[in-house]
Amino acid sequence: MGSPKFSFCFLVLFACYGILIPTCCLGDTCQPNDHAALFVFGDSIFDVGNNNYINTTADNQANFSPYGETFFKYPNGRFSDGRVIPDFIAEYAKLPLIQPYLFPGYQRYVDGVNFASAGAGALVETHQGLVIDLKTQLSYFEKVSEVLRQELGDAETTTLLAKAVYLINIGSNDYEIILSGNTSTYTAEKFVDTVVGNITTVIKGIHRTGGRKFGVLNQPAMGCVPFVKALVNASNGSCVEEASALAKLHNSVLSVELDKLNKELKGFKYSYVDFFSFSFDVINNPSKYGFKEGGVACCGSGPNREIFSCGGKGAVKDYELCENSSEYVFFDSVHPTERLDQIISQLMWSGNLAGPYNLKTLFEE
Ligand SMILES: *[C@@H]1O[C@H](CO)[C@@H](O)[C@H](O)[C@H]1NC(C)=O
Ligand SMILES: *[C@@H]1O[C@H](CO)[C@@H](O)[C@H](O)[C@H]1NC(C)=O
Ligand SMILES: *[C@@H]1O[C@H](CO)[C@@H](O)[C@H](O)[C@H]1NC(C)=O
Ligand SMILES: *[C@@H]1O[C@H](CO)[C@@H](O)[C@H](O)[C@H]1NC(C)=O
Ligand SMILES: *[C@@H]1O[C@H](CO)[C@@H](O)[C@H](O)[C@H]1NC(C)=O
Ligand SMILES: CC(=O)N[C@H]1CO[C@H](CO)[C@@H](O)[C@@H]1O
Repeated sequence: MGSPKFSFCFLVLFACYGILIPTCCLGDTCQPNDHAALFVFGDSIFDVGNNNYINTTADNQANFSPYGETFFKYPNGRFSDGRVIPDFIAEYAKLPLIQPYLFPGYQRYVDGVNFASAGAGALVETHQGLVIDLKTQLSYFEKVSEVLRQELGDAETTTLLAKAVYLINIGSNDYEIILSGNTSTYTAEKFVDTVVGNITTVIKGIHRTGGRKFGVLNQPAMGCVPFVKALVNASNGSCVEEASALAKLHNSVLSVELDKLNKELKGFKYSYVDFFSFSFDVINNPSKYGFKEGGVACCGSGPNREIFSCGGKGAVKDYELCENSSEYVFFDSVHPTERLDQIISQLMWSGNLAGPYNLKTLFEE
């Protein structure tokens, strides 16, 4: 009694009674399956509910209606009408939905876990005290690796961690500091180096813990996001050049650094996802992808619903909601709709948006 194996199975049983982890109940041994696990790091683009369990402000939470209205039919912490990118990638990789790390109770870590936190940045200063910063996300992953070692033993854990894919999307919240006019402490170049430096530090930390396969999204066309357009009052609807220039600078530094890691780190394999090109194209040519609207959000207030007030739990209480979110690129003034996330997930998985490997290859190798 009290051996790791015993308590592990007890927890599984407990989870079955609570119908939390039905995948474990059907004669499945809860051992790692054939599929590579998925570990997720990042911000609101990837958060599947971690911020439901921290003390933060409404701006960093999406656990109220109308978030979650289409696929899940209830608000659950995803900044979307439905699923987000990690949900689609898990589906394509034949994994169950990957749970938020802070979800109370048993966690089936053998499939992976999601550490992403809305509002988080690569820098600890970004929304400090209100989010789980990237460094803390890494420390949670290190804890998970210890739990796995106790459950499965060293050899099996090493194999699991090396086979797993690590998906990372971070940076926009750091750049929001500069975009909202705070350039007091850094030049753009220095700031980008600091952000990317902290991302590479975390990638090295995941590698040190046993990770080998990384999927990293670059910065989207930040200047074309309705919320950012409104920041500089571009009421004519054109993208804000300074913001997109900052994203491009980040992306060029990030791709150089990933190439360096590829040469330095043992067994390193990566997929660099060109979120920028895709987002710029879909926002400016929505009909090409079957959308009716690329510049107006589905949910929020203001002429373009550019005010971040979806759900009315923050400072602004008024908001409007569109009838059919599938016609929109943006659900709120910052975050994509499920339909947009599905399209980009397919392109990341098997399309030409990612290189040198796409995610399908990363998972299958
Ligand atoms: C949560 O944050 C608020 C405001 O920042 C603070 O007043 C409150 O004490 C915090 N609660 C907990 C449980 O930490
Ligand atoms: C500007 O950014 C620095 C560094 O992130 C921060 O310490 C400072 O509080 C910020 N100033 C304002 C006015 O937001
Ligand atoms: C990471 O960010 C901190 C500020 O939070 C900065 O002082 C440090 O130099 C950065 N690290 C790297 C490797 O750039
Ligand atoms: C749109 O407005 C911004 C400033 O508000 C200006 O810099 C830009 O040139 C305008 N674009 C067009 C196409 O008129
Ligand atoms: C919503 O829009 C999508 C995309 O245009 C369309 O396929 C779907 O039929 C629409 N749904 C409803 C209920 O009108
Ligand atoms: C420079 C510019 O585009 N200014 C506009 C800001 O927005 C107000 C109304 O929202 C317009 O009246 C200004 O022309």
